[in-house]
Amino acid sequence: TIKLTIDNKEVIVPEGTTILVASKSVGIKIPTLCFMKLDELHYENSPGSCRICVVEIAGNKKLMPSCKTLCAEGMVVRTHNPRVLNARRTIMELILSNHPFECLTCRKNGQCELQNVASELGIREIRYPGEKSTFSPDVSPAIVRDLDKCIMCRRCETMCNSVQSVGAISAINRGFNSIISTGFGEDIELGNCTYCGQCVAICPVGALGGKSSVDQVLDVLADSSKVVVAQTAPAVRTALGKAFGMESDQVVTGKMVSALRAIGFNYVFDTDFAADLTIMEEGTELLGRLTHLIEGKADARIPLMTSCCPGWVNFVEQNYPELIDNLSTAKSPQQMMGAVIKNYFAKKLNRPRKDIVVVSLMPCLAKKYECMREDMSVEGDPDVNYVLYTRELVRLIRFANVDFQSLPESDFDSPLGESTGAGTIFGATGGVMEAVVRTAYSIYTGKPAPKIDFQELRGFEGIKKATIDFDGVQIKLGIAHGLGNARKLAESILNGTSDFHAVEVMACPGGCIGGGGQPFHHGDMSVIKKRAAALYDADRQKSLRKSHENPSVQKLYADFLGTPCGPVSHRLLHTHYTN
Ligand code: HC0
Ligand code: SF4
Repeated sequence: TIKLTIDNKEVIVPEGTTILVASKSVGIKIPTLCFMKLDELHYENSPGSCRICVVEIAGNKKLMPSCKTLCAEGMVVRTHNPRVLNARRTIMELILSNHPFECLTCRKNGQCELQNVASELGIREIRYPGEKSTFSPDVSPAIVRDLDKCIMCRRCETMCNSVQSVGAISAINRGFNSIISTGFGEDIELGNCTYCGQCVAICPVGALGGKSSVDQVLDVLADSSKVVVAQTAPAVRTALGKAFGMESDQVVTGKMVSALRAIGFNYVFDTDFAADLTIMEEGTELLGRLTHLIEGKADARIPLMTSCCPGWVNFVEQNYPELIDNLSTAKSPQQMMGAVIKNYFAKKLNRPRKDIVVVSLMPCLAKKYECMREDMSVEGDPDVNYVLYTRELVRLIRFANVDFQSLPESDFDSPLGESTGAGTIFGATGGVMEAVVRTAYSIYTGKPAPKIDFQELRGFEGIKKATIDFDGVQIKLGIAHGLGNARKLAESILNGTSDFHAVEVMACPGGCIGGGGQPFHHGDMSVIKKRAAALYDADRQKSLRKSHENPSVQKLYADFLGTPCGPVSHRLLHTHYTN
């Protein structure tokens, strides 16, 4: 270990620790804009580019960036003396000299790390006129890039290349001309971006954001000729409360439903219902493929890979065409719900489908793209019209001037609002697989599963592997979260080093609870762990915890769909993929 002094405090740290990390360990916060440490994912972004974290080291002429300087025995460090603060203010002025003054209209207004640090440093004027860049915004169906606001922290580059292994964006050029670019500088839509949205989740400024649909949704809410139906994803209810001063581990389902009614939605349904429906279809599909495997048929595409995460589907379509047939043909819960609302609920209301507008509340940016996929519309009318991500929902609730904390709890509408605990845990990595096991076990063996909680499928390890005994038949399962881990899993399938029967992949670290549309966690993975714990808690509190026991799902099959994977299901609830 090494002993040093930081701001008159004695600090003991292991060798190899930076001054920035050592300071944090004793509660001294040094501001920084580029540094990002994702402990759980074992990744760090420390290009040393912003220079805001400079400190003074006794006996050293130059100020040093604390993120790049290692602690040494006997070092005496000052992190906030007048010399350091003056330098930090000058550095900030230089960064701002090349930044548009659009704070009032910026998507990040109020949540911008640059704004916060400028405010902490008390910047009141910028002494350098500077030169400003003039890029036009790059707008895709899911994400928006505004390079004029980029401060070259390179967090997005680390996220997209190292964590997600996609490589859609990286830095090019030098000096003033350096920018984060796509391949050949094309629009992001034309490259290999999966729309996972993880770059948006960690951008400190307004350079990356989600494509907003708030204005369109406000328009349809104001149109009395439309029936506007909301559906809410599992992960939204565990993140929304934080934006209104509640804890990350509080599930706010009842208040969320009340808020959506107050905003003006005519019906509020639960994507968790459709998650149960997905389990019926995907579970049946898995058992069909396993039967083919046991019978030795050549068309048994094993492992079955989940297809509910559109970032993952994009990733497979672009990188692993050989694995496309392994993807479950079941649509995602979002799209199943859209299809059921427009084909079944519309009839119940006795209204043509064009009168119904379906709005999804999702943690995810890729869902905005998913609902635009070719197979997800009927004669130009999409099953899901608009997707709002959680932060957009926060905005809507604020517009409506609803005091969220004091809202009463209310229930979803019937019949597409009833769900089991299995649908709820979809939002956390491993949850879909656990839900599949709870149902597939019963269907396959004809007996109830010996337990409901499958701890071996939970947790935040990058790739989880488990073997579940289906009454004598050993079913091998693999689970990955984050596309970097997904790549490793896909490679192991292709090179034959794994022998899974089924595989779950979620593109975002932690699963949907870590989605790119969720309230910002600023790289703090403990927030994501709390969200997961809250979902598992909500599952435990449900009286029904297996998808096939959902009475409304059973009724939907009896009244309308027939059998799982039957002809009506095939037409409405299944899809195909392209490369
Ligand atoms: Fe998810 Fe979903 S679990 S992808 O993460 O399957 O976005 O929350 O809504 O569709 O249900 C996201 C979350 C969903 C879908 C569900 C699945
Ligand atoms: Fe990369 Fe995902 Fe961002 Fe696309 S959305 S640029 S894949 S991190």
